[in-house]
Amino acid sequence: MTPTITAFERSPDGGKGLARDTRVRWALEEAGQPYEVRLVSFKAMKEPAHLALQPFGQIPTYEEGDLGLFETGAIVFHIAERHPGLLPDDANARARAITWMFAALNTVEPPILELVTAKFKEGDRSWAAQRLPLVQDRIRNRLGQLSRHLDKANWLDGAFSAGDLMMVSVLLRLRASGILDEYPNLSAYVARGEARPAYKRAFDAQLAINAEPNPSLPEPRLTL
Ligand code: GTB
Repeated sequence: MTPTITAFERSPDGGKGLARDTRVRWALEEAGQPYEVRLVSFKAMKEPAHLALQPFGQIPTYEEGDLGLFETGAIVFHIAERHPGLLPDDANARARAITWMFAALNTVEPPILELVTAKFKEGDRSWAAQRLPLVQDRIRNRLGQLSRHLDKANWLDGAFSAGDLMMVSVLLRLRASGILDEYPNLSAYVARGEARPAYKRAFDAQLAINAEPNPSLPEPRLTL
């Protein structure tokens, strides 16, 4: 059964691929699975039909038959478990790849989201200029640790896995800040992820929806 995912009707990033449907598209592309996309407006995301699928009123969601999922970690894990290409066969290597998925979402992504909040949601507060360097240093601390782990390797633990897919997706959010460039091996790691044909297909698919602003749609709001 072909799954259906949801994505922004109009992404606030104008097609940079930073909204979280991109990582789900990427996982489906790596797995060679076709999928359909239902575009949702900001208004529809907060209405009962969508809230029944995603209690927090967010995208993406994933529907496959009578299964409905939300949270990109759970969705990518579901795809990776059911199709070859995203998790190693060896049980221990598989467990480690899953660990990296959690590390991306629980350890690396939170300070990056703090930066988005500090810049775009709190940037006009009187204390914003004092808070920003603290947030940036928390990111640098994590990137330094990650950079030392990756060292000269191509991927986090052997072959490319769902752990890398999630980590690259999380790090991409930092590119505009310039902080990623301070860690050449992490910049190269992200570039390796972006160079994968499956990532390119995922990116192009979201770009096709978001590149041309549709004047009949309301202006998107900035969201996390
Ligand atoms: N933990 C959830 C998951 O991983 O699935 C988080 C889902 C989430 O934050 N979804 C966002 C959303 O629906 C879209 S991706 N927000 C609407 C809301 O909360 O009302 C976050 C995002 C949005 C915009 C950009 N951008 O413009 O650059 C990047 C990322």
